[in-house]
Amino acid sequence: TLDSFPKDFLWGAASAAYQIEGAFDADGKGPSIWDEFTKIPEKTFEGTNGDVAIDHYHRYKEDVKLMAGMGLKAYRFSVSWSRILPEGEGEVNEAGLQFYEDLVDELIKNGVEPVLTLYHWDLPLALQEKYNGWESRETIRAFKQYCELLFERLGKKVTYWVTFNEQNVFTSMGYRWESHPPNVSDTKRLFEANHIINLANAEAINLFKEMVPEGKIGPSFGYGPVYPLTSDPSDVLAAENAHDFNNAWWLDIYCKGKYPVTTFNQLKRMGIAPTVLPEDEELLKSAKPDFLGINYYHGGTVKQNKLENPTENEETNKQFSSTDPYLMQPKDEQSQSPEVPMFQSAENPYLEKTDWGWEIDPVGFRVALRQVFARYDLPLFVTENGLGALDELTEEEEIHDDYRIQYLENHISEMKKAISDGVDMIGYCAWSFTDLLSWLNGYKKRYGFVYVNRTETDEKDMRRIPKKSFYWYKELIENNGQN
Ligand code: BGP
Repeated sequence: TLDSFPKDFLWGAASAAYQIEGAFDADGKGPSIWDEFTKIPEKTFEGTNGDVAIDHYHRYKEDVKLMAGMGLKAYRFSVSWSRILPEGEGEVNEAGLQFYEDLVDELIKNGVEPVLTLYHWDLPLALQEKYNGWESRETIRAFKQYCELLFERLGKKVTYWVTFNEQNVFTSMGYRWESHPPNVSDTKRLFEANHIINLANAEAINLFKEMVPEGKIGPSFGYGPVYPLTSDPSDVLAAENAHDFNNAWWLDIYCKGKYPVTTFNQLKRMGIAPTVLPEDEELLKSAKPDFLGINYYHGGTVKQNKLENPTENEETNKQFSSTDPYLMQPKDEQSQSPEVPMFQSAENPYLEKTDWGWEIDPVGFRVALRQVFARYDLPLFVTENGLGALDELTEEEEIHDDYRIQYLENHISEMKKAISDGVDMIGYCAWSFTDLLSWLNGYKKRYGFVYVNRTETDEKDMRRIPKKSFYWYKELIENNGQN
């Protein structure tokens, strides 16, 4: 029937290399920009980093066994570029490639479909130092070498490939809010770097089509629907602007090969639009993704910006730092803030929040899936969705994360409605399989189905303990989403 999940629906869970692997310099791995960035203590949460993370590099077999025990159909992970190309280009580190080949073999052996992300934020440090990273077209060349290696080696085994994870998030955090490497605050550089990454994305897709014709590839985007605070047409217009700026700016490029004109003109007036060469347009138009990866946590609410009070941040929970650029607001009007004339973030009076101040909005998930599918007409793969919480071990060494079950159940039920609305969906990967390092919130903010016994300061024994949500998800998978 229409209102059930497709029978081959990929129920999965996700992770990213820097957040789980550890082994930061093992077997010839080169440093990434995150290895370097987390040396700045004030940029991290209580000095935490991914040097050891949850030691997945050495424990992947145990982790895959847990996946198999759960009946997981798909596992999304990312490859650490500098593990296989320590300098970002040139000489290949065979041991690094071998690790991913072994991981993929192990997954397949256990009936888990591998979903491979090429870039989940850990650029090789050498490329940052040599070329200024994503601000140079040299880095596109290096990225192509990296992709080629993986397509060649794993193209026959891995069907689903993600190019860039949340380009909107890592560029905003890295080039605007000084919260990710390369730790810059400059909107001109932000949009130039984004343009370079768009080109790299297109090159990777085109190369993939040549080398892995049977496979499927697409970017994973951090999507949030934008609501107007009121029905005042000016607020509705502000929401339109914010949608253009926060979502269409990337999705239009990925799917139509061009920038949304409203935002582009706004940036042009401010002198911060990217430099687009004629051959870029051609390249961008030529590369079509097979699906869109959607990471959904929450949307946003905006009102017209009356310029009286555009600076305060009404939103962020002060206790923890947020990794969400859309919870951030321009600090002063002098800074080149394209939002200022277009919209201003507002508090949504209807939504509750997580411990970290992120809105909880399952209906927004259905809205998101419908909007993206209607506008871009591609199958959707939810590559992240989940709840970060402060899980506590009970005396019996159990985790009763009923709040997580509730969160996931509500979201999955809205996704099901989106499917009966007609949205074409490949699968759903919850964030995350095990607990892992949260980029700016250390090991305190936990997302996993599997608890990992470590804290910020104490690595303890890293024991894996399935949470209550683990057994809940296992049953849900067994029943293909009905429970
Ligand atoms: C997404 C990232 C993930 C993960 C998740 C949760 O933006 O793609 O890597 O970190 O957010 O975020 P956080 O750890 O900040 O709570």
